Amino acid sequence: MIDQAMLDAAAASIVEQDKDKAEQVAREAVEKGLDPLAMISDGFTVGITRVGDLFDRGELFLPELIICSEIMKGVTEILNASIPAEDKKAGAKVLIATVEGDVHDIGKGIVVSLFNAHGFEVLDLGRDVPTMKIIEKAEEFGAQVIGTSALLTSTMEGQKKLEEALRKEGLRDKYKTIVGGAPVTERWAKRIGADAYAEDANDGVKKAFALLQ
Ligand code: B1M
Repeated sequence: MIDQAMLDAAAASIVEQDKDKAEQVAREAVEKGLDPLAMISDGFTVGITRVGDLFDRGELFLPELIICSEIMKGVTEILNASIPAEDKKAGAKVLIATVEGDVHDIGKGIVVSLFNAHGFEVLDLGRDVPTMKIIEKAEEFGAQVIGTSALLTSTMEGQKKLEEALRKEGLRDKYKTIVGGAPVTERWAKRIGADAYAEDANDGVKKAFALLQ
């Protein structure tokens, strides 16, 4: 159980754009052996969500948003490194990417952490990844699951393009596909022919387990 004060400090460090404090809190959590995933989801993510709300209300602007995002990425890296990989019992290979034209990767980072923590072998292609690169890398890596993230209504189209390209290349049955991201819905997943929609990182892992049964 993580002390609420620690979670509050994590959230506040993001809202206050305080990189030193954020990294200090993350390192302290690692030293104390606190659950890194809980630190991310119940601490730092609360902060970036608050930042998102402030941005939506016009109380915070793009340059500040970028600073908060960079801090968020830094702490996620510190905490990710401390996640004990289970002994690969899931045994499955998952490729994860943010689709082309989209640079939002904070949520994707959390998804990657959770898949790693559940023993999946993860290939994280990063953000703004072209459709054909996703397919090429999935082939090389021998992925069983392809998970994509889209945060913009305009870039959700990348998830549709992936389904179309997989069909065109005769590879659709080779992979299970999972789509996620704030504007993405179950309905969208059905419409484009994805195998599953995941509401959050936890749901992504659950859906992957179910698809691989
Ligand atoms: Co952007 N941005 N942004 N932004 N940004 C949003 C998404 C927006 C809603 C803000 C707004 O206007 N209200 C809006 C999108 C509107 C729309 O299309 N519907 C928006 C916009 C417009 C833009 C720009 C166009 C702004 C501009 O330049 N004028 C630009 C686009 C750049 C581009 O991509 N080409 C832009 C840029 C940026 C920053 C670079 C400043 C930064 C991103 C930095 C980064 O990621 N490295 C940024 C941020 C931080 C946000 C907000 C504030 C926060 C997003 C976030 O990280 N949330 C966001 C507003 C908001 O959310 N209130 C906003 C926290 C994260 C943990 O949640 O990513 O949803 P999320 O991930 C969740 C779930 O969705 C799910 O699990 C995660 C964890 O639970 N999930 C998956 C996600 N992917 C999954 C995949 C799965 C499973 C689950 O399986 C594979």
